[in-house]
Amino acid sequence: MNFKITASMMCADFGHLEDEVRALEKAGIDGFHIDIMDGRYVPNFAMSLNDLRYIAGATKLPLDVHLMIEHPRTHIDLFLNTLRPGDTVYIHPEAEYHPSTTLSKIIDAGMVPGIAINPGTSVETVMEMLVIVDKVLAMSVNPGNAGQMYLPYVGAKVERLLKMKEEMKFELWWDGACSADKLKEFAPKGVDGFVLGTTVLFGKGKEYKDIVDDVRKMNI
Ligand code: S6P
Ligand code: MG
Repeated sequence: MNFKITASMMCADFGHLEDEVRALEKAGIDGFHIDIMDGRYVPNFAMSLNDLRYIAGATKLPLDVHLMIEHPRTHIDLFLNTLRPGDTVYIHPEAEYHPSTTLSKIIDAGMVPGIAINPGTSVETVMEMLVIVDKVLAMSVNPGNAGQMYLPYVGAKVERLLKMKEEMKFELWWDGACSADKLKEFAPKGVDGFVLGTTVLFGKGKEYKDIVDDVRKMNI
């Protein structure tokens, strides 16, 4: 089974960020998921541009930047100038008047374009963008916080997206409350990647390497 896993860095220990990055790299994580929040589009502030800059300088692994900010195009250059070619930028279509223009900017800068689909957003409302993007981040919790409960109605939407991803040529990723049972159910069905946060990876009192090994072997 071929699936990727990224570490949701808003869940990391910021007192030891360098150690966290090194330990996660050694554990064999595929990349780092960076949640940027503006306190408006979502009711929280999470990681900042400076946190992103620090991690971009500390690792060569791919970065997936998840922008939970209103009108991302207004500030997109700040993020694109910090990233390396091949890094991913996810926007929320609801947060932008003309999301496809913003996606074009991401593509023109050499980054991988993605959209995040909120639990309450229908596939129909983002259909055209599914053709434009390379990655789709299915949110199984409302954006804004780590450590939330899985919203069960998202499962049916993930199943629909799985049926569309080959024809529309996008990778499907899971973000939010990613538990052992979700990995076991949806990795075999073809979800390409999972964002790991407090549910399986952080704050478990176990080495990241042991957890990542168990996730890869589906021994969780
Ligand atoms: C939520 C954010 C996510 C969380 C992730 C944390 O707004 O986009 O990336 O960081 O869900 O994982 P968990 O397992 O604590 O839900
Ligand atoms: Mg996220």
